[in-house]
Amino acid sequence: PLSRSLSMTSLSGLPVWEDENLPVENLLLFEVAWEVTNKVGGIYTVIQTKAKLTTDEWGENFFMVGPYYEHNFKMQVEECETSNPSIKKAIDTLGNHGFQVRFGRWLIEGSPYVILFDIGSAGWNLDRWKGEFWDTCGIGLPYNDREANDALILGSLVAWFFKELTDQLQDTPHVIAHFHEWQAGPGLILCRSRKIPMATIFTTHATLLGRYLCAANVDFYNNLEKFNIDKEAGERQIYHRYCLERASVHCSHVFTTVSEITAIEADHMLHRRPDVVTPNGLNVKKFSAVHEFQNLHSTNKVKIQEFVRGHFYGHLDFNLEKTLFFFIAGRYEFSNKGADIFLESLSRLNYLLRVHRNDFTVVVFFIMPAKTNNFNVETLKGQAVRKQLWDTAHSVKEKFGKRLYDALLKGEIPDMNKILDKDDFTIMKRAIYSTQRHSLPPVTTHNMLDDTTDPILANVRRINLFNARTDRVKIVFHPEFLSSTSPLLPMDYEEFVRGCHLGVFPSYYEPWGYTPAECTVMGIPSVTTNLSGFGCFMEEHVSDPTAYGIYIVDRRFRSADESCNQLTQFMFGFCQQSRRQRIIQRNRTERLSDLLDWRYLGRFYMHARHLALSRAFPDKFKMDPTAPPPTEGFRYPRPLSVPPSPSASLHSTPHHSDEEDDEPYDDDEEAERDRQNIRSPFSLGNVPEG
Ligand code: G6P
Ligand code: 1S3
Repeated sequence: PLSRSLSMTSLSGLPVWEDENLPVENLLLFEVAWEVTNKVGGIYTVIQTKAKLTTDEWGENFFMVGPYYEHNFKMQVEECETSNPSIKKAIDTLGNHGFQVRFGRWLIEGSPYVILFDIGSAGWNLDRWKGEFWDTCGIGLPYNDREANDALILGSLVAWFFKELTDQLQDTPHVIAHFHEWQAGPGLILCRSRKIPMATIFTTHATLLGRYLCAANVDFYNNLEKFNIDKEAGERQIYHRYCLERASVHCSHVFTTVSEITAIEADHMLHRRPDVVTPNGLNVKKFSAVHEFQNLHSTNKVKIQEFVRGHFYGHLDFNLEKTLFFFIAGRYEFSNKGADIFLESLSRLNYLLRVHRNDFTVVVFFIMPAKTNNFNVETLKGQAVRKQLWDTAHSVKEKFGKRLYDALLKGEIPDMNKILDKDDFTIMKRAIYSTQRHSLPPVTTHNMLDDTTDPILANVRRINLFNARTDRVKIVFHPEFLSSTSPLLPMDYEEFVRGCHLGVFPSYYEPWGYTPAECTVMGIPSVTTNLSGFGCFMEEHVSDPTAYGIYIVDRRFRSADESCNQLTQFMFGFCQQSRRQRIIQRNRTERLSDLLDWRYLGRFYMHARHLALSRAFPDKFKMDPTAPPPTEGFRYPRPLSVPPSPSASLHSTPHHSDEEDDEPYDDDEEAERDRQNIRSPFSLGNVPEG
């Protein structure tokens, strides 16, 4: 029997949790999700980044379970035989019934084992399984909901597999199965209704109703207790999915979700308060040289600047050294992801920058996939013009250099007025003429299929931000995810984020929100909200998030207009920082990485597993139910270099007076001072990869 106790004595600062070492040698852990080897959305990031930590902890006793798709399998999985005889036998039994089950190592960090079930090979059972499912729990699935039907096929195979497995195992090892999101729910419901001896956990990463209601612009958080949830689900034609979700929640031994805000939502939408909040982490890689990430910002910013040179050709009357790059990225849920208030705030920012005669320009990228017909001609032309100017400059430079060299060899200083001939000037003039354009630089880089109804474009029209010369805020809508092979902006997402100055994610509905978390571990400041799981987590665990480059917009207790003003002020304040201040702020942002590392946050998963075991097998696994959650009360201190006086803390930007500009000032020193005070006593340590 195990007991659990939390020790607040710190190993490198963040609270350490003792005695949570489960006897993994006597356990088998399965994680079931639709997104295992199959990227659809955010859950993929969760399971993929967590794999390293979980395999480190569980070794050969950890398996991920999901759907088999030939393409994914070929690209991501190395097929092999399992060395576990019970698992092999269970797989073989399903195989003997004509179902394809593939086993291998997923080629991601940690190389976890995967067990993948071919939905297609079992499709012929769908009607029968639907009937059985109805008999079991009274949930009927309509024929035309492919996603729900596939979820049932996967669930039926998974439950069958667990039955075969546990029949062989008898008493030990004990099985823990962790199911993610409603698509994995049928497996859990069937396992429990068939009384298979295993400990189960269900994690929801969003509630179906929450997402739908918020997207419909309902005042969600002020009316949580007032919704008639069955009716709402029915009206949105998701009642059967909602039933799968709610049944999974109530069938599980332990129910978890990714943030406090979603825990409150789940309590109302699903009528069960989550037992544990399991925040999402990242597999943080530390550079051995602390400044490496700053250098990466520089080199990647140069690539974005190149794109901007092409995109705004003929209108490059702004100084790229005084141009800041902001971006929003993610699934195209216009109001859920806060693109609505972002656009409104940009219009206000544009006004402020103009009236204050601020010499900064802000180029804002919207990276949200929409239906398109490929790149538009004007955008491609921009890059071609830039390339042509580059080639012209290069060839004239070559000629110039050669003539200069020849002259110097002869012991002469050439006549600078004659070193270039008429032809050179003609070539240069023609190149300059080619940069003339009769239209404004385009707002979108692609031909949009729904140009007239697209919400971003409709709002850009409304606020009149068309990339005019007088605008200090320029918009580039890239309605496709980034790729390093793009002819337009050849960068992958990580490179792009590193090259930007600020990520802006003013979400209304965001159970966790990986985008600002990813910015943080790359040392890029970001805007989030107190309605996003990440924002709430930072508010709870960091004393002065703004000082660390985490700007949290209040969308919970303020009106939309007030939130817009706050966001505008955050962005305007950001534009007023000096380069030095931005560098210091990035250093601070990056220092929060430890807090988002799975090596720290993984404990919540461990806790959930232990709790599930204690509920499924109370005679064998004990747990003190009153034990506090593992990080209760912990807060990252404010950086020492922010003066504690209330007037200075109002700014919450890195403290930096004008006089300091004249004095030799070492931001390395500031960073080091803060590190001494933060990193050594409070962090996991700056562990180089490997
Ligand atoms: C990094 C580089 C510096 C560069 C700076 C630009 O810190 O190490 O060499 O000056 O980025 O910062 P900015 O915020 O102006 O892009
Ligand atoms: C969900 O994906 P989404 O972007 O639809 O799950 C993610 C992983 O837990 C979470 O980060 C996000 O907030 C949710 O909304």
